[in-house]
Amino acid sequence: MASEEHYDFIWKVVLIGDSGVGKTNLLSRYTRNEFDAESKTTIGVEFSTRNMVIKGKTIRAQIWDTAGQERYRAITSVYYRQAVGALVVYDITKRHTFENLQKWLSELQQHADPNVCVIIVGNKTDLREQRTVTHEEGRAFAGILLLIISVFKIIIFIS
Ligand SMILES: Nc1nc2c(ncn2[C@@H]2O[C@H](COP(=O)(O)OP(=O)(O)OP(=O)(O)O)[C@@H](O)[C@H]2O)c(=O)[nH]1
Ligand SMILES: [Mg+2]
Repeated sequence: MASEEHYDFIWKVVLIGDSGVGKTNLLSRYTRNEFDAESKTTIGVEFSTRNMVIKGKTIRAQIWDTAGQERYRAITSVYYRQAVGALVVYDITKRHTFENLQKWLSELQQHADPNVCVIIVGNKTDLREQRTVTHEEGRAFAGILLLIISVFKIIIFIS
């Protein structure tokens, strides 16, 4: 991880999806390598950054973690603007979080740039005995790219 204050480009990415799917832990795992089994629900939005070097240029990923709870929707959707990427997260053990993906994609369509790069992420694969969404269903919905991950056990499976 490059830690310098200097960066050449800044890329804004938003994390969206139902409450409890693991967005805040995904961010803390990525930016600080931390996991909290008792994390509190996010109120509004928070962001963290992590720098990476690609082809000699330092890119700062500025990742916005939004609240999944319905009551914050009006606030959080404002933050979709100018995002170059969106991670739309579901919990493989909670089917309703998968069924709500379409709603999240519609939110993005309404409020984000039309060229935003969207990646569907199925989290909590460490709990795969309790899965209620099959890999094939996730794959069919995601189309080109599906990430199946566990931010608890640090598993990333690209499908
Ligand atoms: N077993 C397991 N638990 C996870 C994983 N990721 C997150 N959790 C747990 O799921 C719960 C919810 O995680 P959060 O990261 O707070 O969920 P969120 O999507 O940010 O929820 P909101 O802020 O309410 O939108 C917490 O108890 C986490 O510890 C994972 O990969 N595996
Ligand atoms: Mg959260």
